[in-house]
Amino acid sequence: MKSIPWQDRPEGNKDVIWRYSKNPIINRYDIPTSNSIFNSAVVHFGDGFAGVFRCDNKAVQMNIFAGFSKNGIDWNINHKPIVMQHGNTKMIQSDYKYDPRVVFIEDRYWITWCNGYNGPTIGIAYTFDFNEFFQCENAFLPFNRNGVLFPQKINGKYAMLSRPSDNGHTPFGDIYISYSPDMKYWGEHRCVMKTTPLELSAWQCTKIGAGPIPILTNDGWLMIYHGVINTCNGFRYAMGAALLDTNQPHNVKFRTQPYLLGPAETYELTGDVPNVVFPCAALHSIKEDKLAIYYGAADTVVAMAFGKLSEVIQYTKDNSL
Ligand code: BMA
Repeated sequence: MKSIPWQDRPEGNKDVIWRYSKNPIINRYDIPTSNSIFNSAVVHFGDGFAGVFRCDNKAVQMNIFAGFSKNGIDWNINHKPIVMQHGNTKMIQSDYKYDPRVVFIEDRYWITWCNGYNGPTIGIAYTFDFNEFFQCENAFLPFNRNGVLFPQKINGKYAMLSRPSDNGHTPFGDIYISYSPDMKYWGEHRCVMKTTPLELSAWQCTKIGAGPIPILTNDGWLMIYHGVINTCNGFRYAMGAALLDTNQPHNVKFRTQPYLLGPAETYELTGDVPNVVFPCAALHSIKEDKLAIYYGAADTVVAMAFGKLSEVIQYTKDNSL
């Protein structure tokens, strides 16, 4: 497997997560039709990397596009959106697609995204090659967002985090987990994590949603997530981390009270939606103790941040709610 992209912590920086110095890695007009390219997901693929990118076009239609990279930083994104074929269903209606996540499980790559079907719900598809994609049944009823699969079965079943929501700019939202024997029928829904009381940790007091695919560590599943506060200027999105029990992931062991990364750089503060950092993917190496996070910034561009896995875990334990 190719080494993950990496940049050492800048001298004098004391943060547990630090930004890539050449952010953003993908700009809003990087394909001819795009208005913005942001909340996107990447994985190891062949001798490099592949990804699924959210590109809104200049009519501001939301869709997902495949892309490829040798080093995980410089990307070639297809100029045409992904065209779905029938997977485990004939019903592949989709009014829009946004905020993809990607994970390799067993023999193929699975993509989840927010799928427009009479409002937002969770779409699922698989691919073997990032060329042909096969769409499956939606996981849940509308309304739902932030469907994030675990990278392996848990107690014999596929597992997915999600955030039941409404049809608008949802002013609430907690993280749930659901299980499936076959990637078609989902049940055994359990609440994982709720928003926090304002006085305890206000950055995550309005809504929360899972971000990248959870990472299995000796301390449980490391789940990076976004948290939102509703300010007099609208929503502000930051990212935090939690450690979930390995076999019973609805049991939260630790959860950061402070955020790990909040909007502070210009490309996070200004754009189509100001004050948004929205993580959708992470590459990691347990051996090298490295974590590389991909996040959408201000609903306009894609940026990266790095951290030492062991430090993120320790920080999560030491600064837990
Ligand atoms: C959420 C989604 C995300 C977006 C975020 C901030 O509801 O629409 O795609 O990044 O709002 O606008």
